Amino acid sequence: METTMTHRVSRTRFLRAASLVLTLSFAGCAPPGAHRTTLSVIPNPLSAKVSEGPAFDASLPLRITYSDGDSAAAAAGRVLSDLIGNTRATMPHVEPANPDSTSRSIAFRRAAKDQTIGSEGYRIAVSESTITVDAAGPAGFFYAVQTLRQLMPPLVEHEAAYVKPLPIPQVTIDDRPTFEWRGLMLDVARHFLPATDVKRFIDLMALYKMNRLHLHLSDDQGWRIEIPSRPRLTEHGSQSQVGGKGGGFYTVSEYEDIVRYAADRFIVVVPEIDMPGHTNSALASYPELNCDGQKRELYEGTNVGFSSVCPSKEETFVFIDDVIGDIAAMTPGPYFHVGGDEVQTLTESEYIQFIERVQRIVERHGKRLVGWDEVSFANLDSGSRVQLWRPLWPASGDDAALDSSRAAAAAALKRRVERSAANGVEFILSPADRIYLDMKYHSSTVIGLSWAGISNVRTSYDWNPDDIFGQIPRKAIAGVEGTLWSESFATVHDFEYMAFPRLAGVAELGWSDPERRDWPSYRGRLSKHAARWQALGVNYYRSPLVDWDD
Ligand code: TNX
Repeated sequence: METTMTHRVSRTRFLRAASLVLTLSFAGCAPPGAHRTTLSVIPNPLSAKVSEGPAFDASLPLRITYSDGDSAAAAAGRVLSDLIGNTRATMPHVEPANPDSTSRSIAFRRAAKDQTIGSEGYRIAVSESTITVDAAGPAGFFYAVQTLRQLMPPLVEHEAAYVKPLPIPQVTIDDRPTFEWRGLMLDVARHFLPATDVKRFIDLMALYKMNRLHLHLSDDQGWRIEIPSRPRLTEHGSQSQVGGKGGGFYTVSEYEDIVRYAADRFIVVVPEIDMPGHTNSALASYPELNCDGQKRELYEGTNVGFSSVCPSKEETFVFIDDVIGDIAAMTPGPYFHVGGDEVQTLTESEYIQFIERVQRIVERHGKRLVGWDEVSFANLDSGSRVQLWRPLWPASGDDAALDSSRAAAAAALKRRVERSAANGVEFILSPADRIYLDMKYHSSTVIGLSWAGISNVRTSYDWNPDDIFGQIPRKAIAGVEGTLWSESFATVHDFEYMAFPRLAGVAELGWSDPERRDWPSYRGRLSKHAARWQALGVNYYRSPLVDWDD
């Protein structure tokens, strides 16, 4: 099948024409002696107007108010109060607004949901004595809090029982996201991450206004989620991982807890059960899923493409129905990711029939199918989503650099994408050479892979969806997603090292208007985030492309 071959080729000979990175240095432009307030908010807001008056000091006594009865505004107010105050005594009081009050306040107010503000947008106006926050929906209030958080010094992130000086510059910000989907994928199958570590990533995503957590919950090396109707998947199939040591899984209640924790931060969990390939852990747990009926051994290596559930047995679809049904019941979000990548043992027609049947099962359980780009071989329904991990080559005149088989594969992928788009399918962009966050930062990064190239802090950030996916109509692009495939690392410490700083760039690609994105500005703002990461204990790669200011 064409996908499988090209994948092999693409992994080993992936486009390295991907920009040679110029290391430019940007000297500060302000005249000597001048003091200008610069903001370091990431993602860059749509508009921000700074005035040079005295800052609002959030460490002085103040109230946080909300329109009476507005529970979402009150909830956002409590998140902010918790950030500002270290002790009960220093946490600002959160209370319904009183129009007669003249005290210093941060007021959360419900705005009409007009076209400009949208459900995730917000407006912040800071003066010396008052801050107003207007949003049309709960997410907008929450994102406004994350912006206020980043307007305060990194000190705000430290837990300590003293009053922290917390100046917030006078500024008016109008903001809303460009894309709906601002995602991160955690591969908890190759190496298992306990639920507490997943929650840590949820916290870090929230700081950057990301809103989709895609969990890669099964692969050849392990099955990571309890399926009540199929207990052997976890009793047996979860007991391995790459390298053999460890393994593990989330119980139903742990998974539900992750989903709730994410929802409180406006993050939707997208569960992935990869199929028909990447299924060895299931094949080792339920022998009837194999065409020969023989159970497979658990697998601890890193090869891909060798496994598949049997596409011609009814038992396979009974199994898939059980698994999707159980996961759908514990997942309030609208998506179910079926993987669909790197299948080397099925014919094209077997693959297509399989995906189309699974799409019906997903829809019967009330969810929308998401799959890696190979699923576009099948006839996809409107509302399904395709996650593109390869650019639609040749896009920008580098045809000569492409060998003919890859150019043909690219042309075929492009045709499939166009057909799917015409059917109402939307796309999630995860170009491997840019935002596969498991790629090394430079050739000597000790962990990480390099099959898609080296992806430094600049290459990962400095591109436009239109550059590589120009053929897709803008309205068919749901957004972007960075991936942390974990063949080459195991601990949350290492997951963080690969994610930071690049995850902040993915967040900005997803949120900020292209007009508000450029490398010099981003590089300057990013330099201020190291101190925040240090306060939060984030293990990040100190890229020499950034003049860290901490
Ligand atoms: C590709 S692209 C994969 C994963 C690997 C990853 C490593 C795609 C959908 N699958 O199976 O873990 O590369 O970078």
